[in-house]
Amino acid sequence: MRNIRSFFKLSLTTLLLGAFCASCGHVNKQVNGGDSPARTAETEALLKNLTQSSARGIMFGHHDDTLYGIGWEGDEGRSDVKSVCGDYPAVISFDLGELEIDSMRSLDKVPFEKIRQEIVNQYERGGLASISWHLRNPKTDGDAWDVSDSTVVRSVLPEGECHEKFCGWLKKMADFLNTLQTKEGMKVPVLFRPWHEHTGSWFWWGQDLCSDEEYISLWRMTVDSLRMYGVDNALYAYSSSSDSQNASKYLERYPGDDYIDVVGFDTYQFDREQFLGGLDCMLKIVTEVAKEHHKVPALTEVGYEAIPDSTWWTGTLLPAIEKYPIAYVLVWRNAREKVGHYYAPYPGQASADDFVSFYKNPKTLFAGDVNLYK
Ligand code: BMA
Repeated sequence: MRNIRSFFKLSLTTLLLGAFCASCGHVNKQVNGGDSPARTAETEALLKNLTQSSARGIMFGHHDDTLYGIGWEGDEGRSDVKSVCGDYPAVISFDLGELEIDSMRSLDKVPFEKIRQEIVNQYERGGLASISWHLRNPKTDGDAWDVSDSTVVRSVLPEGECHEKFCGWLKKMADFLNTLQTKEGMKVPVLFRPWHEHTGSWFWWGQDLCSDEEYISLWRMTVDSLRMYGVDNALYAYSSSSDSQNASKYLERYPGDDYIDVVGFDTYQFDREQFLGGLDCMLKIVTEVAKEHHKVPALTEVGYEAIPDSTWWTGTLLPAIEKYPIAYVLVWRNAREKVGHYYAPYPGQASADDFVSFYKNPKTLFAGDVNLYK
């Protein structure tokens, strides 16, 4: 029974990919399996260092860290994390939502040129820049959270009515990634993390909005297109929401080892006990999957909004993650425009002193502790 099903899955995927080869940007080389992907030497070094970094500690990450924070926006070199502990996060993530519609600013109202500069700055610190994509709904023209239509993923696949439009969006992403360069013309490696939290149903690519086969095809089409457009400076992260019960459930929509470098998940604290239980279960799953598939495990998003617990960093987060060999843990953004929507401390915030202890703990790594490109 299982074999017939996997055969069917494979055939459908191959079929969809075949159609893709004929339609999206004239792909004419084998895209599924075969040669290992072309990557720049710095991107290879990044992958090697990410694979080994958990032996030294867990890198701390913060979304949009150097773009804005509580009470400021766009100040050169500023970071709430640095203001509290003296160093930048080892990982900074950025979101490219609305790049696809030729906007000058992202969905969170940051100029793309500023994001580009901060990605390069993070590379020059020796740290990692990760990119998520809360892109708009290509079928309804709503936002990423518009789940009013459950045929959107199907519509962007080959033969779908939005396929051409969507290929154009992938080309814009490729152009952005290809032009991430230092002044000397060095292409900056990044970790690309699209189609995240797909085991929930709040984004148009979520669990109830497409089949396993459609989701996998979406991923493969994305990576194949970027590679075809010459993107050789990206690694790829698969990150679910926090509801998988075991490794095989976690892998249900996994696009395959040729497509993925980092395996992770996103989870947030509401009720502490429930959060800790789910976190531990998911950490077991991703570290086990990473080991078996030779991938890098990470806690790709986590946090406790407004951090009302003054000892959250060393009393809740660190004890929960330190026994697992994850490469990094990343908290979400410190919104300057939404009161109370922040996940890292700023000077004077209730958990700031505890964050300094978290920073000083030898198990946590910040930008000054890493050089991911050597
Ligand atoms: C969400 C919130 C939103 C934001 C989105 C993309 O979790 O922070 O305000 O627009 O992420 O960054």
